[in-house]
Amino acid sequence: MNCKLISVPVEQGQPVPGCALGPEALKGAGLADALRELGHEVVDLGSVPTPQPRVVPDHPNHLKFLPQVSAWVEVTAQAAYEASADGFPIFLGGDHSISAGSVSGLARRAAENGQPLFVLWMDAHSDFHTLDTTTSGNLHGVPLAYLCGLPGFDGYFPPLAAPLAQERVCILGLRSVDKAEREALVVSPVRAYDMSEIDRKGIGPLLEAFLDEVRAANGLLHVSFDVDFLDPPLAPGVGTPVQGGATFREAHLAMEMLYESGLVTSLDVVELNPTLDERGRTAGLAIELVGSLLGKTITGKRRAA
Ligand code: HAR
Ligand code: MN
Ligand code: MN
Ligand code: MN
Repeated sequence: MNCKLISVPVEQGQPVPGCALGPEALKGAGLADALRELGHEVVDLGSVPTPQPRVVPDHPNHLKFLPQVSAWVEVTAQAAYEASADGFPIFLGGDHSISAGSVSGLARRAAENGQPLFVLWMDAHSDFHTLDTTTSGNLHGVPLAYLCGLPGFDGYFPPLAAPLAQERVCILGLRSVDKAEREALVVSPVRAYDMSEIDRKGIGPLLEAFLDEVRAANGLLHVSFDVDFLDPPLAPGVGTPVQGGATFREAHLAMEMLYESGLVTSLDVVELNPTLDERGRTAGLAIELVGSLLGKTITGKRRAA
């Protein structure tokens, strides 16, 4: 695989300083070498250049850094579109608002090529607020709603070339969903699996069913990995930890299954905040998990499909 590292050092989508240092922390902790050891080529495409704020109308809701975040979405979408011509793009955040850009660029590419794009959103949060429903005003809480074409983004976020088909989206790991998000998810075909569902059915069967659908549709699969998917004692270096998250083995199993499926074509790693990390353990675990997603095995015996 030709892995392309694309850094998107944005933290204005969330309230805690330090998230913009995520890409450097991942690179400094050895992400590229870990991938090379697995036999991949790695090119570091550097950072998406900091854009000028976009000119947007005033919004009646109190939205934090809307012109700035909207501009990052636009430049990240363009970078993603270009990077997705070949290879395996890996977007390093930055907060989760960057995925409004990465996924929209990938969706545009997939639509042009006539390929259905599926998205696996691994996250404690559903990020399914619209600009009208967010009560925090933190724009890392809206990217999935934007990508799915929910109303109210017109004129504020860049126009979407190709909204995601909601039945091709699966959220895994939920344990913090606001009332308005819950109401929107209940009437949406997005599959939203919370931790209770993972406890009862197991992460393996839930993910397997989704992968079967991607395979049956001959689809592309983007994985948007929010580090707060993980249980906070394992991964303290995030701005919005929520207790009761995925365990070390659940997370590795999911990544190993994703690798074996042979279906994953791109990845985001977001919400790492190195200033909140403890001796680099969150960055280290994120790198290990990306390794599992890209073929690292314990015995060396498993292979991609
Ligand atoms: N739903 C909350 C809000 O809108 C939490 C936002 C999302 N937090 C994240 N993203 N870390 O996954 O404020
Ligand atoms: Mn998120
Ligand atoms: Mn989250
Ligand atoms: Mn199967």
